[in-house]
Amino acid sequence: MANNVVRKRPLHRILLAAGMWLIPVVAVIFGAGNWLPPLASEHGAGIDGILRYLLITVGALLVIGHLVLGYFILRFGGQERVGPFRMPSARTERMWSLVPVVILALVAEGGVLVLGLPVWDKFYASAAPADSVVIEVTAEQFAWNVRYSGPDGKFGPTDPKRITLNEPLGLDRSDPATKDDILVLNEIWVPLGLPVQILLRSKDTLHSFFLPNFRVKQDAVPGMNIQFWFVPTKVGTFELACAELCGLGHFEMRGLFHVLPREEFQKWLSEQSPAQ
Ligand SMILES: [Cu+2]
Repeated sequence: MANNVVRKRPLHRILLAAGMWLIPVVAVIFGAGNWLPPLASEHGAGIDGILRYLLITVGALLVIGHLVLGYFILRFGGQERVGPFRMPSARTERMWSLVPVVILALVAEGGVLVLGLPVWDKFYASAAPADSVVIEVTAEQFAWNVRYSGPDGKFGPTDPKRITLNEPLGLDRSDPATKDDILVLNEIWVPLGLPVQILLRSKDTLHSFFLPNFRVKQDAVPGMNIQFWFVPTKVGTFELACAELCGLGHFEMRGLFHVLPREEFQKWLSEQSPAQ
């Protein structure tokens, strides 16, 4: 009897099953670690919640799937079967196809919608609060043109026809609204705890405004004026990266995102010389 068991389960099949069971163990060990950069925005907790939800649900499927697969290898491996596998009936086959699809769609799409829509709504759909710091960011190969509206709260008009090497945004310097605008290259300063609204544009091609710590990633699309807002919750200097391959210099399209305590931000703002 014991000999029978040994003959039924040769070493290679046991190893194969063990390999199948090792995959979920490794996945859980790696998946349990925190892979995300430290969080520094309010809505970012919602984004992390979606990522965690997907990791856990999809991870559970991966674990269950591999445990079952390993069991099947041990239990049914090596059996000779003549002819192709057939379900008992077309109805059984339909059910085995349909039910997992519906369950997975509910888990994946349903969960992401329930968790994600409120975040989406706050980030894009709801109007930025009145006390927002409004910053215009114009992406180009390979830099971030940053503009603050100055004391008048109005951005001076831009026009592509006026764009030159010295006038990268095509500003009209004689316009009163332009005179107090503050221009910065590749660096953004914001206050802690206040909403920051970004008006995102692109001069040439697709770019992507990516602040990993703030869970902000938004494409800049030529011809479009894209707005979103978020609240920084940590003081510090963070990386701003272009996350859309935009040309040969894409790798150097980096910037710095500084979050300052409110008084320090006001001080910084008052020290900037306007565009004139
Ligand atoms: Cu870019």
